Amino acid sequence: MTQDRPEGIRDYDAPAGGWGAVKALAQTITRQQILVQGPSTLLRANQPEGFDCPGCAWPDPKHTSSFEFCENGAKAITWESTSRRVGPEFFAEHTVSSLWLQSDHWLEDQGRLTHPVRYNAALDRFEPVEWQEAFDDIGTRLGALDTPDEAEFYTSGRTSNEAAFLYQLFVRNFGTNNFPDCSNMCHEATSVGLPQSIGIGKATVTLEDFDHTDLIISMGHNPGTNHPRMMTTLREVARRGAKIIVFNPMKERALERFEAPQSPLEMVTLTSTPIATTYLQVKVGGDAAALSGVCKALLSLEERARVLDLSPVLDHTFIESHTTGYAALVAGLGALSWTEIERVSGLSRQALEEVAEVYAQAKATIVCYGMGVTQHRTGTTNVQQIANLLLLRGNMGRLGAGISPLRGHSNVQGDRTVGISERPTEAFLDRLRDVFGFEPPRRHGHSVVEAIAAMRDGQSKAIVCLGGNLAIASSDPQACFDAFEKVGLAVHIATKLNRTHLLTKGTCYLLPCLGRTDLDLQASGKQRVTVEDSMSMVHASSGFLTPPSDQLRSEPAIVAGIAKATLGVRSVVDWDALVEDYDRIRDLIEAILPDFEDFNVRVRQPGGFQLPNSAQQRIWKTASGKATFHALTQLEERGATDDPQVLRLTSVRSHDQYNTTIYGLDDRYRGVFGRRDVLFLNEAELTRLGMKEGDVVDVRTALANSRADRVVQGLMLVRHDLPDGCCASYYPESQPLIALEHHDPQSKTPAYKSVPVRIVAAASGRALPITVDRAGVMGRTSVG
Ligand SMILES: Nc1nc2c(c(=O)[nH]1)N[C@H]1C(S)=C(S)[C@@H](COP(=O)(O)OP(=O)(O)OC[C@H]3O[C@@H](n4cnc5c(=O)[nH]c(N)nc54)[C@H](O)[C@@H]3O)O[C@H]1N2
Ligand SMILES: Nc1nc2c(c(=O)[nH]1)N[C@H]1C(S)=C(S)[C@@H](COP(=O)(O)OP(=O)(O)OC[C@H]3O[C@@H](n4cnc5c(=O)[nH]c(N)nc54)[C@H](O)[C@@H]3O)O[C@H]1N2
Ligand SMILES: [Mo]
Repeated sequence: MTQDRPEGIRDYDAPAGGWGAVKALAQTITRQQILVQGPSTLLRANQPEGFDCPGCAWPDPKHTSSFEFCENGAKAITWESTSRRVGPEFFAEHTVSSLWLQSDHWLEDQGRLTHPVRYNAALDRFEPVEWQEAFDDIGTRLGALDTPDEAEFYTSGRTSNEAAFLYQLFVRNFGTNNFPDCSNMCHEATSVGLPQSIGIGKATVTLEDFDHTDLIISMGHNPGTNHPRMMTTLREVARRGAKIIVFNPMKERALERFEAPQSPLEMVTLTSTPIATTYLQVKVGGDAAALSGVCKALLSLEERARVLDLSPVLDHTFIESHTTGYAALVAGLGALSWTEIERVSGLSRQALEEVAEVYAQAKATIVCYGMGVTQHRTGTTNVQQIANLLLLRGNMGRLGAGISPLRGHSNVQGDRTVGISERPTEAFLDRLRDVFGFEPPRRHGHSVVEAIAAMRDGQSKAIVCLGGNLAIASSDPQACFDAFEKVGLAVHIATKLNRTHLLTKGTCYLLPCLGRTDLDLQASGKQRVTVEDSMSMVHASSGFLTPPSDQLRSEPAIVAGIAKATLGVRSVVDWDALVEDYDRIRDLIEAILPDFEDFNVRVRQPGGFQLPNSAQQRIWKTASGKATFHALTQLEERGATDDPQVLRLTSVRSHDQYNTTIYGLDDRYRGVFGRRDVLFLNEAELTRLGMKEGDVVDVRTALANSRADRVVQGLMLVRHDLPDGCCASYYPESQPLIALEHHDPQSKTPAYKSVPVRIVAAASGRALPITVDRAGVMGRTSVG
């Protein structure tokens, strides 16, 4: 078979993990030239006295003492601790226009930023600038805006609690709640949907629950690539005989079979552990329908049990004392037809009834989910259907049961907890007022899509980015590029160069910061920062590597520098004193958020501490004071077409990338090597469309009301096990197909995973070379 497949495409028959992962790790270390500091660096990841791995937000087992092998964690760490540098010589050599023509991979691969720089338009180059001069100029420009609401303050989720807390304090002291952040593109559907259901927008489980569960339902996440340490847990769960049901349109190898690099036996004998007991290839965007089907089948089982006088399937005591909305849910499910459920989910009634049977038998169930659930126009609804399913059998707030959204960035959850939110609660703002003695702004601010639109439309005139690569991570690059080129001021606090930094029409600064692995020395000595994982555990992180240059400053120090220069005498805190000793920042966090009681003491305990979680205690902080069922009002996105020429496109991460950071061009478990310009669809669909694997196509958005012609050119068709009517490509290559307005109306999460598209033979008949056109370039950015 393999020799018939196009260049770079092979069959991958092995399990996930195993020797392939070990080999990839060795290659990564060598490539990033960190042989001296490298291997020992890895050993300090996620250790009580080490740094928090920037790879993902999966929690660490209690009192970790042994190194947990993680190929992709290692990539994230070595990528940051590389010995390559991007300094003044680099910028003297390259104009910004010439950098623009490089791939995203190339840009970041040049190494760590070493000096603060400012864009010089006459020379089309970044030039070194003194820190204080940069701060003063940024402060003057922010101060000159007509209102603070004309500035946007973006946060990416690697930022520590300490930096994020200072940032929100500065920005609110300045006068706005414009906090677009990466959560808006990620788990916002969770943050909006879950509080309405269970009163909190976080996981209700801890790692311990996985030892006691007998059923895991995994929806729309790919842990073998994106949360590899979770595979250790899933493997243990599988080996103890608990069931794992997967809902995922793509057959993901790690969810089928996993060979644990930790297990000498599996490694030597080349055996592996089967993970999923049932693998259901739901249609892209079909999750709410599938979940409704399972709930509907569960009600039938309940009815049967009642008639036969068997013990009930539902937890009626829980439903009566803890929930509201049950009657409406039952009515809604009664009105749904199985024909519709089958059509939208792509799954048979029988398959969904079987899931209901297994669920009805399980004593304790956990549902884990990721971007396959949230990044749809129905994202919030999807999340609420998951909560419904769990609530029906009282699977919340008891051992071995609960909901487990898999957070993305390693501290995206912590950033939210300490105040990065465009819609802060009144209680939080009142606390800020009472503790700091100023009146914070009450108007809600902009989320990501609103911030981009405001910049594009000329309402917002400045943006500060604390990390990230917003113009590439967001949907609609054309809108983003216009937006960034319209603002008068763009400030980026970053570790590495990326495409967003090259949008330099106005005044533009790149301010290089320390990363997680770097030693952070301040006046009082070595500092630690803190992060919160997916399960509300807060713990310390301290780097130890010599920073890439003595010019670098920490994120808290840079935020404080900008704050002091911008606010001057209006400052409500002594910024310099806070930077001298981060314990002082933690004291302020504790003063605002009572859950952080004794913060500085508890953060010194190995492994840290867990923040209180109301739903875990069966306390429901919803409007009604009860957990709330949400009847499904909409089975699928409105306006979905049944035109057979229209496929539904989803966008996924490859095994060799971290969001917009492209480490390499392989996607081992999907059998793709040395390229990313691919469109996956199944064999039957290829035949039906009169095409074959290896053909090169153009992909066009098929939204009736779309204003623009959205196209990605030159993708190569690759056959992959996917449901009919669906196709998949890589993020961010698919970005030009997604309009800024194509988002969940409730949470405003971009619908990155549900784009109606048409495919046609490529105009040029072959993959196109990189074009200079700023929209067109996206289709090719990561290649080469
Ligand atoms: N190595 C690595 N680790 C990472 C990241 C990374 O890029 N690289 N990113 C981090 C971040 S910020 C995040 S948010 C997480 C992301 O982690 P994931 O949520 O795993 O992210 P995705 O790769 O986007 O993949 C989602 C999965 O959803 C499936 N899917 C697509 N559409 C649908 C659908 O309609 N329904 C269902 N049920 N499934 C669907 C895809 O087939 C894929 O398996 O990982 C974090 N960790
Ligand atoms: N089509 C599609 N689009 C998506 C997604 C999808 O699944 N499909 N996923 C979305 C999701 S879940 C997310 S979270 C967003 C990600 O959006 P972002 O968080 O904005 O993007 P990243 O690629 O993680 O940001 C990478 C950059 O962060 C900087 N950086 C790295 N480490 C540090 C650090 O320690 N400090 C600072 N200050 N900077 C640092 C580096 O300069 C690097 O270039 O993308 C979203 N976009
Ligand atoms: Mo994310």
